Amino acid sequence: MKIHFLSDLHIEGVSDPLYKILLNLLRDHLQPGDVLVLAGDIFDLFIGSKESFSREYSEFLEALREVGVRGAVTHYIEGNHDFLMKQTFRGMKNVHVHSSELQLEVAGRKIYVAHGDLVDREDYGYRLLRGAFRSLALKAAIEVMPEKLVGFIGKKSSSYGKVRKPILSDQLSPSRRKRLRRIFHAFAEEKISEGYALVVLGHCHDLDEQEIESAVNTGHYYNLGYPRIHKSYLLWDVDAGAAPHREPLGG
Ligand SMILES: [Mn+2]
Repeated sequence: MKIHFLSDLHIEGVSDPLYKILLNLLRDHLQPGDVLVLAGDIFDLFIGSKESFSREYSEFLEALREVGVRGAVTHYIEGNHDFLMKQTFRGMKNVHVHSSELQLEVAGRKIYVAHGDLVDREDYGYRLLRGAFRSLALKAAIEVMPEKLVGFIGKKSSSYGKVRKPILSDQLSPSRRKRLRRIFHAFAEEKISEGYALVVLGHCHDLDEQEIESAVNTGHYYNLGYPRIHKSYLLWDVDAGAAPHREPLGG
């Protein structure tokens, strides 16, 4: 059994090379019993269950449906570019949508996965906005909204927040990058002290990993980075007994 963790592909349309790579992964690499964790911002814009998105990405939805029927399980954790998606995946076997986090237990180890947009707890503005953007009222409004307006909302939702402004964390000033890592490491440490052995986050595009010793136990934190540049995703071959590793994406 293998667990595949991916986030932040930020697919911009069906001609995006990362879209083909995602489809290939779904079609050729997932075996029955495998788990696929899509940890948010897979699409640069996919909000609500609008026909236009489902039509554009119909190949993805079809591949996901087939994967589920074959017996692989997909968890889609919504990000800040792709949310209010529950309706889109309704009725699909072995496909589960989570609005903020996922907890799994595999081979006696507890795993925590989130997109990461809620890691910075001081980011009150974003938290407020996130709530508004996910409200039932907005969900209803999106269904009847012109696509351009949905795009505008997507931009607002994604550009807000202190953590991620540039695309890569390398572009941050040393002090901001230090703050970013401190916040993500502190969050991971908190989860590890709650008993999680593996904490996987995305969102800040910072390809990072760290063994973290909490007061209670030791665990491992991974950030999934930015696959368009880092060209990898996280793969844990549970039966092999080894630690998770970065697997080349589309290579
Ligand atoms: Mn994000």
